[in-house]
Amino acid sequence: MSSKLATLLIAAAIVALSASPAVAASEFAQPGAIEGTVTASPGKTPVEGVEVCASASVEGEWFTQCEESKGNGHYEVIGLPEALYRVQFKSGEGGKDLATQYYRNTTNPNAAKLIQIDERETVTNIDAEMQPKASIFSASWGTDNAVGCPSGAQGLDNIPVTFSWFIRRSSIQTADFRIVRSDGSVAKPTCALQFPPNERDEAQTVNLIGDFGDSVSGPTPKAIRVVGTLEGKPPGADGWGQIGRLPKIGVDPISDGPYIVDAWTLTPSIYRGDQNRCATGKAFLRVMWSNGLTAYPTGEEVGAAVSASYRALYKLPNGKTVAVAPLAVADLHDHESSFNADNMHDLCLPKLPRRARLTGVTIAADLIQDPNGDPNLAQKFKP
Ligand SMILES: [Ca+2]
Ligand SMILES: [Ca+2]
Ligand SMILES: [Ca+2]
Ligand SMILES: [Ca+2]
Repeated sequence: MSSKLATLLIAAAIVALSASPAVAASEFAQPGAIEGTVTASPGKTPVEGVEVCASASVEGEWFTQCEESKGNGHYEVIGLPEALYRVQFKSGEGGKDLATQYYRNTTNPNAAKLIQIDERETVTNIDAEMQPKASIFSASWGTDNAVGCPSGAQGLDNIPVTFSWFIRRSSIQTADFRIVRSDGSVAKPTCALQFPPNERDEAQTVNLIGDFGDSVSGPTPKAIRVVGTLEGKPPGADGWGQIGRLPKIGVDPISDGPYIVDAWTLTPSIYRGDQNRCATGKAFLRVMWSNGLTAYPTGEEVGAAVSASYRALYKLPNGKTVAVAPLAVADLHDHESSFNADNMHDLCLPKLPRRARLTGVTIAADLIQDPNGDPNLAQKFKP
């Protein structure tokens, strides 16, 4: 008998069993349900077609019941026997590229908050704010023969790699990365650090340091591949989860200037304890660049000219867009030497109108330089 046919017969037998009166004892138990809303971050727009599965061990058997979210993001999973459930949210086929997550907003199944469903009970507000899958925003050749590793090795090159997710420090190993050079040779980094961006809320950048090429005579670094397993989480999510395969990314030439790769709102829970946070303002926006940031052309920490030029663009519920000038720029003086300035700025913003949605960050050209002294082009970043 073919294994496919055998599977079909077993499936048929299970169907026959479930329909037989032998299991009618469970008719006395009135099942429960869960319901909630699935949205996508940023902006909390409702998402249709996310498969919501409630799973539990029921009388020694693994039980799973699934339902898809509707156009308004609402879902209801009914027919749940009394048990302690784990709820999984998975974007359906053809849906957006959203990371699978578990209640409550964790990509790690072991960190899921379990929900007790009792007989006849409907547990509400089991919501999910889905996040895009992890991706690499940028890899930029920063310096040539100018930096070192904690081991003492000196005269090395660096390539900051920026991710859409926080990367768990303990999951970062040098063997996780490969640098493909223009002559086809492949290098491993000498070290891979969360430095200069080293704060808990700055974990989106991994700085690769090693012998990657020569800016004068070549070869030059061309692409980065992540070959090992990294763990991460979207900013604000609970629990670290494994990051799946990441596509290869090209390395920006050393002569390019820095550019904005991400902007997101620093919530109180993320921002708590930040050492060089905004001392003023009501809303706080993290702006991450592809490379380290100092003032152009001095190489000192940035000052008033940068603060005066930044704008955060917000769309209001009435459709209008407002350009908000920051009261100040924070996350300055990351380290003693401005050469070690990281790739983050925090915009300290005044109170924003209700339900304002971030749609962009702008800054004029020639205000910021990277560690190679290259100035920025005018930025019109859209998250
Ligand atoms: Ca070099
Ligand atoms: Ca550069
Ligand atoms: Ca910093
Ligand atoms: Ca900084």
